[in-house]
Amino acid sequence: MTYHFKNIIVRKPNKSIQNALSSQNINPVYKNILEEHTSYLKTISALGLKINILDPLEDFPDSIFVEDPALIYRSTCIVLNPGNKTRNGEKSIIKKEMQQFFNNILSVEKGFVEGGDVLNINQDHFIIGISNRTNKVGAENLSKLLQSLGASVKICETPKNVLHFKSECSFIDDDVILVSSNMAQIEYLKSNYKLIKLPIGEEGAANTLRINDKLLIPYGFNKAEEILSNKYSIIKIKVDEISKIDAGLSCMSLRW
Ligand code: CIR
Repeated sequence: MTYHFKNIIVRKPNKSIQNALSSQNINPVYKNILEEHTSYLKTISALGLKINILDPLEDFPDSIFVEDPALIYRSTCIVLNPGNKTRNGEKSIIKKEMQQFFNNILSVEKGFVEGGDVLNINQDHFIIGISNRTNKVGAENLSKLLQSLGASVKICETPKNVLHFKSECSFIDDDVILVSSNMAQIEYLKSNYKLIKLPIGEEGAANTLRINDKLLIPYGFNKAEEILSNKYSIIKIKVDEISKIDAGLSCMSLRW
């Protein structure tokens, strides 16, 4: 099942994260990132997952966001091709690192695609969002690889002003996607899934992480908490510093 996990891969925060990409041009504080990352790991560890920690990469400021250069589908790891220049070099490092976990490793060779634009639904279906980081060639290339492994794929557009497709949505239950009001306009989502729509102003709460029977959500979004706690067993995690560099709960790990 898409949200039943036993293993997780994260990368220890790098000091150079203070130079990470930020649409608001904010330099985050390393110490605060480290604190948030530590509590993220504590929570995940308490859920019983085996945590695998990769070494920090000082040459790549955004490299704690391991979700972007690689994708895991069943027993295969697909190494992606990050569309941002400062992130592209992460792919060859993570490719070597993934060899300790996966025998089957494929790579997107043409075009650009980042994992933040890839939403896995109901186990064998994927939505890939075209964005500033993921282009049509990359999306089609990834789609071919996923289909060769037995998955189905739909390519959509990530709304303008949204960094990644998953920045404002997450798969939280069978056929259920949590979306920002912006993402709720996407015709394919509207007509194929049950959408739980968050109010305007709570976009940051749409990037959640369903792990087994728990739903991890970011602190500070009261309406989202109210809507979700009716049906889900939620755990709140602080991501204030991480959100300054446009990231959320899913970006910091790879799960299987
Ligand atoms: C970036 O701009 O690449 C990072 N500052 C944030 C990456 C967030 N990753 C994700 O949403 N999957």
